[in-house]
Amino acid sequence: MLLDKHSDKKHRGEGLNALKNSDKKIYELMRKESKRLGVCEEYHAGQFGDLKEADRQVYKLITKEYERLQNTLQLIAAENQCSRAVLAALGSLVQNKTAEGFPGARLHGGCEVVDRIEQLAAARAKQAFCAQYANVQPHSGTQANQIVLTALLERGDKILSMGTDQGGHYSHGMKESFTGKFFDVENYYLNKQTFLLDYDAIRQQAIKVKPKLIICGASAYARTIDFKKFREIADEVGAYLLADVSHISGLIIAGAHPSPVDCAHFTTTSTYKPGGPRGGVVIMGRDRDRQIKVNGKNTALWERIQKMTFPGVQGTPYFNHIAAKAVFFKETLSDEYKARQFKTKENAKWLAIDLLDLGYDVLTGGTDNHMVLINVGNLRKGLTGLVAQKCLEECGIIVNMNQLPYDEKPAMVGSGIRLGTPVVTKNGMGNKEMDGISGLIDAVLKEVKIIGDSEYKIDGSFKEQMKNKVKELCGKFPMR
Ligand code: DSN
Repeated sequence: MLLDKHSDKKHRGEGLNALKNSDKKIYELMRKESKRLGVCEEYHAGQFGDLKEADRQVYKLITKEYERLQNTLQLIAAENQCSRAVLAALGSLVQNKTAEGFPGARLHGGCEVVDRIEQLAAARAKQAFCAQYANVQPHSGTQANQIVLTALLERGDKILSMGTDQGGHYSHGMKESFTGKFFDVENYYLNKQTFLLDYDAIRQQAIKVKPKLIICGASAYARTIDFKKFREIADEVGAYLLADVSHISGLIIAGAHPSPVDCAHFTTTSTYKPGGPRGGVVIMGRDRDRQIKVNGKNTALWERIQKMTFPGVQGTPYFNHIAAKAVFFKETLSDEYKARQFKTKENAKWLAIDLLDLGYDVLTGGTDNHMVLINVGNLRKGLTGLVAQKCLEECGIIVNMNQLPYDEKPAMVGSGIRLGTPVVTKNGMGNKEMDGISGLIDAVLKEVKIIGDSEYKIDGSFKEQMKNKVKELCGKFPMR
């Protein structure tokens, strides 16, 4: 019951107040949209109570998720925790607006307010990334990539990208994804000894393959990416460069990782990984106005991106998500956000050092970003990433298994786990807690009885003991 109350409070009035306090512009635009529909502020303020009455089952499940998040350690590198102001914008009635097209050129009436929301979100995204163009309509990072690929390539055109088995993303050309279906994809590989990007080898491969597009950026790579080198390679072979920086975009905004914005022709990111709402963006720097020939006619790259967003790939944008992106990009301009990105990176570094001290095989010997990759197969014979993920989860530590470069285990088993520090950092944890977390992980992985690639046993009382320790730690750092 107490939990119910907390959950209620978190979702109900506090969200709207947080929005009012943190982002007056978006709040006022929403009020205006509310008035246009003849409703008042309470329309939004009561929404969580409405859910409780209308659908007890979903309400209870959300409460359970709140409880799970409060009592377990969130160490998934692809997750973050948005602010209540972002949640409030997500839950707002601008989601009801249908309006295909872009501000000033929509296919529907009544767009005065959503046009301003979208313009504000794009302006703030440009400011955050020091960019010259921002498209805030993509529904996700994958769709942002889809838009760029559709804008540049014809069926069968060549892409050079990093495969998922090396740490790349599905939307960079995996056979089963749309990218692999429609385009001719070649993968580049990490150095087999160092597990680092090998720019000389990528250059040689690019000269041989002559791709129309090179994609850089990864889902599982813990070291700095040299976007300048990638651009030199792309220029040498006459290819476009797409940097998908979903995992590290928060660090880039804060200056904690070099920016690709003026190196790559296109930069994409999901917006939830750096701590905003679900969604994506396409960003451009100095290549914004570069011309591309389409059906014999010259068009600016940014215009091509607009056209391939709608009607190319998407229909109506999600205006609640766009409003939430505006709120989030404003947050990224604050000193608090920027400092947190550096802290996130520092925490990952500490976690890596602690685990190395405990005898773990940390890939590349450490990290330059928010994630740490560990080869658990080298810790204990027969221990797989899948077993590590499952037994850690039973003890309240949430991570994901990861296939490592040149892994002998299949993708759904893997030899590794990937840890990330955005959520624990957001909730205020620091070096001391990283020390504690590595000790907890170590205790579980050394205790578990390995039976097979996915089977294991863990003693019941040990599990309860660990869960309580995790709960105690999380209790000191409640969700912010
Ligand atoms: N790319 C996935 C991950 O890194 O877990 C999420 O999109």
